[in-house]
Amino acid sequence: MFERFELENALNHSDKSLKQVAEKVMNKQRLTEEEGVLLFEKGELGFVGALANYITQSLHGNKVYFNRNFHIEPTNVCVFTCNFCSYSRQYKHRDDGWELSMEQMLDIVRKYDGQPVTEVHIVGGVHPKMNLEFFCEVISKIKAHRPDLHIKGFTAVELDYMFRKAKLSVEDGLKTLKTAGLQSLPGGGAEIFHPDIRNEICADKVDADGWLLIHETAHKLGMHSNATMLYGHIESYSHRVDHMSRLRTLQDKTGGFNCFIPLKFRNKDNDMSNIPEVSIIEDMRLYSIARIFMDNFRNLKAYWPMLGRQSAQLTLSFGVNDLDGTIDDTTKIYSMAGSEEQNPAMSTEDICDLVTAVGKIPVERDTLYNELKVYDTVTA
Ligand code: V47
Ligand code: SF4
Repeated sequence: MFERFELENALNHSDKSLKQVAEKVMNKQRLTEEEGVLLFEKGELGFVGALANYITQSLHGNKVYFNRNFHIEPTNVCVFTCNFCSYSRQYKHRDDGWELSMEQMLDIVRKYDGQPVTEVHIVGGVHPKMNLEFFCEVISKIKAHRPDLHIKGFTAVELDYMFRKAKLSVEDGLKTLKTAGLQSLPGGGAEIFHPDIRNEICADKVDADGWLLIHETAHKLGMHSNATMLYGHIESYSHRVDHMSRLRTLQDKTGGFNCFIPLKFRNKDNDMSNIPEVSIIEDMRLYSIARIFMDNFRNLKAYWPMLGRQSAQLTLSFGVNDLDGTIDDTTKIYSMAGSEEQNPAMSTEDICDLVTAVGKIPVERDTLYNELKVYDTVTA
């Protein structure tokens, strides 16, 4: 009843341009980049939230997805120097960081023997000595030990470095990893594509075209991937829209993205700590606008270890239909950047409680969004 009322208000907005946007959304028409910027400039939280909620309801009803997963972070030693990163250590300071051996990574996998996890997410710093050959062996050993585990691994930043070092084309590099057992790519490393911002915050790593080419090639080879956007630092509204537009264009071409994941800039212990974090209202507006603008992305994910579980819960009323996974305290990127979640781990029961508390239905999915279990009663 409340939601219906909000939608009617949105359709009767006193601002003519916003009213037109609301009508377009109701008629399933794509927004232009100018309309995207307009939403950021003028769209109040209630307005964009009502439209986003309408879209999510039409796509997914009350279902909210999660998976049972864990991460492996092979190292935080990194050749790059992204200013927003609280996690990496330079090679010369590697004694302050970590470098897992193959056996240590396999031990992490073995810890889950007999447990119903479905995905391992492998991402870390770009270590100058961990090369393609090493990671092919890691992947094939994981697959040999646990063939049912979906391996999602390596940002386009890690892949670009690995392939260049191995003197392989993107296509040949990806084919090599796919043969070893890699199944999909996570969305990291996208940050903000526009060079005016990219050159300020992460000048030395793969650029927008390089990132997009790696994902396009993966899609062409039948692999799926995710896409992210790091928001809430020095970017303007039009940089956000430009970023989302480039992803939308590639998705039109390949259809290979599983989900879009906005990542909120967290400001602890990095070279951008002087920049204040954006408010929760800005977070919810951003999720809503992403849901409205990214009309060919079926899923919008709130990554709770970065956002904190309470804010992640709130996003479920602002366009989000996916909460990522159980995580099991296996990632440090966000705790090191100042997230409320210092040891991120949720049981399936915790996730179900979080979702049902706001009147939604928890659904366990696999990496490719096949539904594994609908929790229509509260027992996990
Ligand atoms: O690319 C680094 C971000 C990303 C900070 O695909 C920061 O399912 C905020 O992409 N504040 C890596 N963000 C993580 C990532 C990811 C995470 C979870 C799920 C998936 C998926 C992908 O983390 C980096 C960068 O954008 N990041 N430092 C920071 N201080
Ligand atoms: Fe390295 Fe990734 Fe940190 Fe950049 S964000 S410094 S590529 S670990």
